Amino acid sequence: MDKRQSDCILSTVIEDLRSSDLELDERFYARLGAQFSSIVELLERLYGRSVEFESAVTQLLWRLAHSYEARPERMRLLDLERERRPAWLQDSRHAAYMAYLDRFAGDLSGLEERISYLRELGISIVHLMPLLKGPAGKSDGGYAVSNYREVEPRLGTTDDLRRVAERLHDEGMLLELDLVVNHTSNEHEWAQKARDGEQQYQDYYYMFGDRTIPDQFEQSMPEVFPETSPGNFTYVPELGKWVMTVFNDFQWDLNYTNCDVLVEMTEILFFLANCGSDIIRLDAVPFLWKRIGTSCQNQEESHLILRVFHACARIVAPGVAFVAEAIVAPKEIVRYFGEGEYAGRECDTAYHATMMVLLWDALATGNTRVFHQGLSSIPEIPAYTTWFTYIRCHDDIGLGYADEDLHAVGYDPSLHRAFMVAYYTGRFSGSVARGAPFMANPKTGDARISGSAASLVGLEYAIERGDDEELTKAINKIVLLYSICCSIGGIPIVYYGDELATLNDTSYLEDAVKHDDNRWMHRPLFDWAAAERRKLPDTVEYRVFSRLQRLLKLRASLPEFGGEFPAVMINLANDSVLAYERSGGESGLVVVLANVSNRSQAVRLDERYPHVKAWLDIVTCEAPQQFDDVLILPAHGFCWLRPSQAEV
Ligand code: OTU
Repeated sequence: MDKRQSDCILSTVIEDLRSSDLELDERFYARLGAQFSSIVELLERLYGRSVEFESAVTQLLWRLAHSYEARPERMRLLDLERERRPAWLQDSRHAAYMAYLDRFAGDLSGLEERISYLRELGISIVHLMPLLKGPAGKSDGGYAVSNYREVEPRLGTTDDLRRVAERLHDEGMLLELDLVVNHTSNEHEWAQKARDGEQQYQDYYYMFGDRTIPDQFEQSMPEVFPETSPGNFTYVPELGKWVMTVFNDFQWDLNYTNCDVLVEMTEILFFLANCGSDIIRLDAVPFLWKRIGTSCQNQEESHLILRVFHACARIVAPGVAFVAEAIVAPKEIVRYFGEGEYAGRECDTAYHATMMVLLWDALATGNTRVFHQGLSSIPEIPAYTTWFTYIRCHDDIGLGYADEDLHAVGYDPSLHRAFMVAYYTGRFSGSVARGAPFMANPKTGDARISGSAASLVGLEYAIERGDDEELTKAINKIVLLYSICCSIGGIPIVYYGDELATLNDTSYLEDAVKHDDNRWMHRPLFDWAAAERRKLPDTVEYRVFSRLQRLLKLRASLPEFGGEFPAVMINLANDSVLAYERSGGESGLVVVLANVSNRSQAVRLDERYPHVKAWLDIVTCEAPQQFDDVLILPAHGFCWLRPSQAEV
């Protein structure tokens, strides 16, 4: 479409909006003017120029206007503040806590009572996993949504949600919510109308009368849940059609080749933003666009869709940040921050799934070679964006390394992955881990790993054997992993329960809805009695909670740990020690050392920092163990070092 045509659409819409009842201020029109050409360009690349194109653009703009009008004043003020300080999310004070609302706090009112606990730990971002209405039975932990505008009644109401958001804001905290963009539950109104035969809604999904097209898709599409939901299509008898269901059979993939779907989802996005959500986690974004002959992941159009969301957010809710949940190959993940002229104009943050697996790798192998190699092949991310660093979440640990990185350090990729699965499921000799394989796929030889962090590092093993030494080792390993997440750059995520070293939970096996999905072994009911023990020295809970709390609070006080100043990896000629520098702004240098092995390790810093005469570990406020110029790190020990005496 040429500029004249698009200008014409814009001026018609503006004229109609101005003469409508909507209360829009000049700021809205200015932002619309600034984003309009990007939106048109993106939509045109997605949908081509057709008769419906003009009406789709018009539709979208009207929905944006309605969303803007509905934006609470409080949130508009936050928008302005964040526009003025685009690095707001990179601040080192941020640390996230992710939890299922029902498992952690019962419901929204229950959560209000738990805010003080989260503050005590040092949390600033509360990520409540899907809390919108879902089916009564299987709902994939809420990742199958039946109504995007209604809170699951068990958990509260949308008013409760708004109140929780306000409470969090009053405490200086942020709310993060999920938007399950790729699919709806089969009980969603659109799915029901589709089942009732309404063509308009059948077009919201991918449905086919016979297997011709599904079979073409299947030739190149991998399976996400091969054990429980093989294939990517489900036959729905009421429809007499095959529906695309990449995840579970009750999760119907939305068809974004239909522009109406994009328009609907954009409006839903701002509904959540207007409820008070500061951060929106966009679930399964690599899957948004499907193309026969491809894996149907990471297609260029998925990026275009996210850019549309981002551009629209600049108009309606510029203070809202998007998180890409893209658990894909390292090079692909980075693309969700946007590239080229759209660098920084797609998602503001993303799960650092690569680092997550590299951390588990370092711990299993006791060396950092894959870690260094893997990180060094990840390109820098755009200005003002930042990672979410984590060791564990509610999903499995997928072994998403780049094969090239494994080759580069001399490993055979499939053998190394098999070793990782064997190690963390306790089938490797000497392993103390108690995980379980998730979705082993005999066709591809792939498997992922389930299990709580504490059980994966050997705490369950230590308790079974009543072995205090092993217990201490396990505690040190949890703290070590979190110490890296807290110091390497990005926003650390504490997965609920990890701060208390929660073990695997096997009760899901007796639950008909959950028994076939072993991710539930690390999705326990939060144990508030155990949480009380955080106050009793010598308990496991105290030993983990107090140390994570120390790391989070210390980190918050160190501006140089913010996302503006990326870590610089250093090579200390000791494969077992991860080492990097943090420095930036006005603040001085911090050197982080982390020993991933189960032996003490010696490192020398004098060659790299000849002017530093003495170091102070700012975590313990003591000098590190040192003999002459050699620093000694105990097994699984770490330190955050600041020069305490330096020659000028
Ligand atoms: C996400 O995970 C959620 O985190 C899961 O809990 C859901 O089951 C799923 O989407 C469906 O909504 O495959 O094994 O690249 O890897 O979206 C987890 C992204 C998953 C996918 C990821 C997905």
